[in-house]
Amino acid sequence: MDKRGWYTEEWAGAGAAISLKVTEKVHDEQSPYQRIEIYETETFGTLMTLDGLVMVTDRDNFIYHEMMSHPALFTHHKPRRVLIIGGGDCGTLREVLRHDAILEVDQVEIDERVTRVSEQFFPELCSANADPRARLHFADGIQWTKESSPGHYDVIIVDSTDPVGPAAGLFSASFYADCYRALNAGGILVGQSESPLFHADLIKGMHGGLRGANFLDIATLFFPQCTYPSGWWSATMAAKDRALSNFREEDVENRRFPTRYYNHGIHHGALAVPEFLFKTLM
Ligand code: AG3
Repeated sequence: MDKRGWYTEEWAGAGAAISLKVTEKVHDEQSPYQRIEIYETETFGTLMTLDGLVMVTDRDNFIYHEMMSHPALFTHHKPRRVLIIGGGDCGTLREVLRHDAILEVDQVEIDERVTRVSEQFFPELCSANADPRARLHFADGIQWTKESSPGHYDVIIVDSTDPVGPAAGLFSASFYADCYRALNAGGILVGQSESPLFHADLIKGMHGGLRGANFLDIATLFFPQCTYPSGWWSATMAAKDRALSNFREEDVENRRFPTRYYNHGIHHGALAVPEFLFKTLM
């Protein structure tokens, strides 16, 4: 934060940054894994950063959390068991639990402090934490996936930080292979996949890695996320044995829960591949 009260995340190597006007810093701690800071901002509500990187703001997290959950869950024919890796702020968990068919969600976050701090400063994101279907585990998601029984999960959601440090393994071929094994027939994996503008190589590598792990169809969803690098973000889905172009459109239309970004038109639009990525991803 500078003297005039602006928090800035400089985007490494991009010659650009995001700044938010802060009214107050309300929390700062070093957990065993990372530095967790909470700010109140003038126009984006509460902001959480991890090691200086923007993770969540009140104002725009709905786009990310809805896109990390609903497209995959409405593509699966009947998602019952879900694994969330990371996701410590619990915003993805809340969206997943809106689906009636869900029987249990294992959330495996490595840093318990992220969840405890979120319970305090983002109570809305944590409003489903007491749902009896939610099981919060504080452990290493890579290890957890490796040790899961084969075919246990219908959907695996990787709600991670950037692919550096402890999150790097969540973008590796061996992790994708473990996910493939932990997924049941019809299973779908979805992971946050960074900025299409800044990190096209990463998205390309992810497609290759997922194909190498035997996933049948791979598709990236594109959506705006104004506080993340470049303001444009993505999530990449991989299906064990089905096409990702079809989803339960009628169920999306008839859903009995509110969304603020996601709907069936957004789902179709998010699957469209931008021209400059066509050769890279198809
Ligand atoms: N997960 C994606 C964060 C990546 C943002 N990167 C950055 N600011 N450099 C966020 C977790 C939300 N549940």
